[in-house]
Amino acid sequence: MAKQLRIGMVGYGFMGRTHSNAYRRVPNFFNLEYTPVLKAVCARDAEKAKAFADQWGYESIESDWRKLVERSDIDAIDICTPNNLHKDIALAAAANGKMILCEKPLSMNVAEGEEMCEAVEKAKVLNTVWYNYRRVPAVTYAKQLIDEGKLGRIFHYRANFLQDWTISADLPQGGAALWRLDAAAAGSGVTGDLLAHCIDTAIWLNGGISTVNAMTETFVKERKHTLTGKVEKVGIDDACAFLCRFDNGSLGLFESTRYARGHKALYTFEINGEHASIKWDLHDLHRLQWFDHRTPGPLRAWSSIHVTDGDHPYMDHWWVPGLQIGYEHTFVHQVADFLEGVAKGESTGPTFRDALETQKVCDAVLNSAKEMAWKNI
Ligand code: SOE
Repeated sequence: MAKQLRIGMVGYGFMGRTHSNAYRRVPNFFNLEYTPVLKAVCARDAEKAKAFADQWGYESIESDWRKLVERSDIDAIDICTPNNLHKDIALAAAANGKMILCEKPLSMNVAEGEEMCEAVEKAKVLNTVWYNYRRVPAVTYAKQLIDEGKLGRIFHYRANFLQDWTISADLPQGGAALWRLDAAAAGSGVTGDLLAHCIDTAIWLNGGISTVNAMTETFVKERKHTLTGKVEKVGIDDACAFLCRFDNGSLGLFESTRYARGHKALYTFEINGEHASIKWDLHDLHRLQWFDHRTPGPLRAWSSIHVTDGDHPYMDHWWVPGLQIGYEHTFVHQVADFLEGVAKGESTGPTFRDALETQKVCDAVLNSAKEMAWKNI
């Protein structure tokens, strides 16, 4: 019988659902030494926590995360709360010897992130941050191709994350569903919410970022606050674009906005190397576009790899070659990798320390925009 990894989850929103779904599905598709057990879900509103627990099969509920992290029947704390709670929960969980799976971004800023890294490292608890897009099979495959040197020297890295859901000036900020618009809960706007994904993937695929030059804009300057009922200044960035240099000498160009009418979650990246280029698009997530200059002239063309074959990353765990998987599976993959790490006593990337690198770039981007200056990381 598989060993148990008893999960205590804090928060029950969109991410609470993606993680719970992943915990439930992983033992059906991956043969692992450990299996997750949904021990408790925690939310301030006990009624809502109970409804969530019943729906997803959690054994119990808590309404105070401090109690949850002290429970002796829990091995790992999953943090799915707004960003302003990540640090306190993580520090308390680490102090109680719990493993931690933390939603992205790691923290509100670098200073908090550093404290969190020190806490998990001092307590020697396994940790990971849910930058889930690393585990789209096509993205993982891109990593393999780059690591094998198939692209050669990299010249350019280009990424976008475009949405359009906050254009209406009538949309309030703050509260359960809209905390991402409230700087006090989120820390930043698209930089921490969307660009952080692009930066995590970029660092993973192309190495460290050394310097950035950014601009941000807040198009709707005031919004009613759900919690106070008053019209308040908006403190988040609605859009952000930045240029950067990578340690390997390549140049980066990143853009993110929630004001690109028509785009819902268009995360794309393109990498241009000496021998080959690759492109990926979240709206067509099972495909990796590939151009290889070494192909003989008349046949040289962009090709579209359907990353669904048994020898593509993760795909041998799912259906038969050619049949697709999607967004939810990226979380299943992260749980599977985390459980494999637990069996070996190793943290699964991105660890808190890896996510701190992304946080450093986010902070530098926001500072650069504010001061209209290049910033070193
Ligand atoms: C925001 O709309 C959001 O849900 C992010 O918070 C997620 O991290 C991203 O994957 C999709 O968009």
